[in-house]
Amino acid sequence: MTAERELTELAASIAVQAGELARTRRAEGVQIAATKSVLADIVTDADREVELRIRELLAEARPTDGFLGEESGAERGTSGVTWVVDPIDGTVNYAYGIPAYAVSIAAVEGEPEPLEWTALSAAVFNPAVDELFTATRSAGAWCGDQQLQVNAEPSSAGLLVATGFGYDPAVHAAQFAMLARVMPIARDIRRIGAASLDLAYVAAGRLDAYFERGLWPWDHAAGALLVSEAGGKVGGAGGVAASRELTVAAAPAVFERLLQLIVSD
Ligand code: LIP
Repeated sequence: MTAERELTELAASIAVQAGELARTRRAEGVQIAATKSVLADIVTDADREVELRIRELLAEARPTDGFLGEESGAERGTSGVTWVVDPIDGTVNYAYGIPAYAVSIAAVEGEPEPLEWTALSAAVFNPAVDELFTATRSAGAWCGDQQLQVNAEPSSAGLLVATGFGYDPAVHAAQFAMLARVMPIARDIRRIGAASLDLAYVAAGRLDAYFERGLWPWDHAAGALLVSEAGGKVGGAGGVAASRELTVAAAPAVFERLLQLIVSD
């Protein structure tokens, strides 16, 4: 088994264990622990507990790796591998009881910066529907044992496009304007509320495209590898990688047209 495949196996195993803990806590009732950047940007006790568990399991298995997590911050390692973790992506869905949230775990090599790292392995697990998405660099993307492929030939009816909006209401007008520019080539939109699932669904052909500004590294690290390993293109303007500035994901034939509309303000 290759080193990357071993990382994927580890990510998948931990994502499932962490997801089961998140599902258990959801059933027991979710407590909002705090708000972060703005009132709508919440963190639950479960977010913090699940990330701590993921961190413990990763440290047991690979003590010299680095870590970058949404709730507990960053710690540099010495192995050259960093784990980029969102313990519960789709936190608001989770708090409201909407079954669209996921544990997102990616292993990257190089600087733990989205514009510099190389993603090696990814696992995105939605415990509410028991769906595990995985990807290994140069070895494909999977949902369970089903290999994934983006929708290379979207319908002539237009694109099924997902997007998201920041927690800060001050950015909503600009984000809605971006969506308005895309609508002429869309059949409809979806707002799932978890970037890792948006990206997993593009990889699975359940969406034709996804775009969002303002994502954190842990929101897109794993999902971006799912898309690229499913034959899709993922990144931002000017050929850069997905980042906080912009994340766009689609089949290669769709990507450039979509990007032109998004950035044409
Ligand atoms: C969420 C993203 C989603 C975005 C939300 C939020 P969180 O991450 O997955 O795509 O629209 O504003 O950033 O906060 O649930 O980990």
